[in-house]
Amino acid sequence: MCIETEEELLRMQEIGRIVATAREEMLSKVKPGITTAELDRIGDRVLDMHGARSAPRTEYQFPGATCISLNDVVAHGIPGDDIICEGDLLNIDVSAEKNGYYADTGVSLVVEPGKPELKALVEVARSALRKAIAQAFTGNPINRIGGIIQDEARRNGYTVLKNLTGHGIGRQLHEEPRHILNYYEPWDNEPLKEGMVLAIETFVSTGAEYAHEKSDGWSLTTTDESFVAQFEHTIVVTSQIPIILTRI
Ligand code: M3C
Ligand code: CO
Ligand code: CO
Repeated sequence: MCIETEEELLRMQEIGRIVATAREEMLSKVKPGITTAELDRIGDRVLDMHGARSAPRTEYQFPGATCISLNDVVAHGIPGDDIICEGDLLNIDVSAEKNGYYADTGVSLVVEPGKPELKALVEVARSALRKAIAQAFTGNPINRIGGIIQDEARRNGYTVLKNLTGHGIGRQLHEEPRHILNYYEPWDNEPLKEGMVLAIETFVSTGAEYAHEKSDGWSLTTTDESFVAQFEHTIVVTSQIPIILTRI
């Protein structure tokens, strides 16, 4: 969506804060021994307490409130009996709706004590998102975002996933522009517009370029033993630094 009124901005700020609160509450509870279903219930409770509904559930009938992905699972991991262990690469992705407005956020981490190699991957996915967000200003072509993410990954010896992307958001979880790529695509040069609401997400890998769907019909995995880290914020484009709706 493109924000045109103060009311729309306030509503987007509200749902942005709620998904960020759920993300932080879940993050604070990550420890070896907890299951992904237990973590999901914590996120679900925060959404419920604030009058928000899980977007994966209502939009796609996803079997969980949040997506929790472990190790070779890159995204859309189904919360369940998996026990979180020391050294695991974990991704928590929270998206939700309130009053017809949607926000989306994601974070990756390595459960301590973790391998320095995995922690380095996570830091590059994080810095790639920070740098990509800084490019999201009015008039800049949309492919600058992917260009920056790809440059940051390559500079550090990593690859980016080509088939998982950021997206427009606002009145639906996924809306126009449908795909904000993680790489530079010359033809994809539409200028960003003032007020555009975008979910920018980085998918940085130790080698993979594609994620594949598992037989559970949801989980997206790597098939070559490589790892992927993802970070995601929902932002509003302005003429300067964007408004980050999912930072608290
Ligand atoms: N929030 C997720 C979608 C959850 S719906 C099951 C997303 O938009 O960030 C992703 N898109 C692609 C991979 S994760
Ligand atoms: Co998203
Ligand atoms: Co997401």
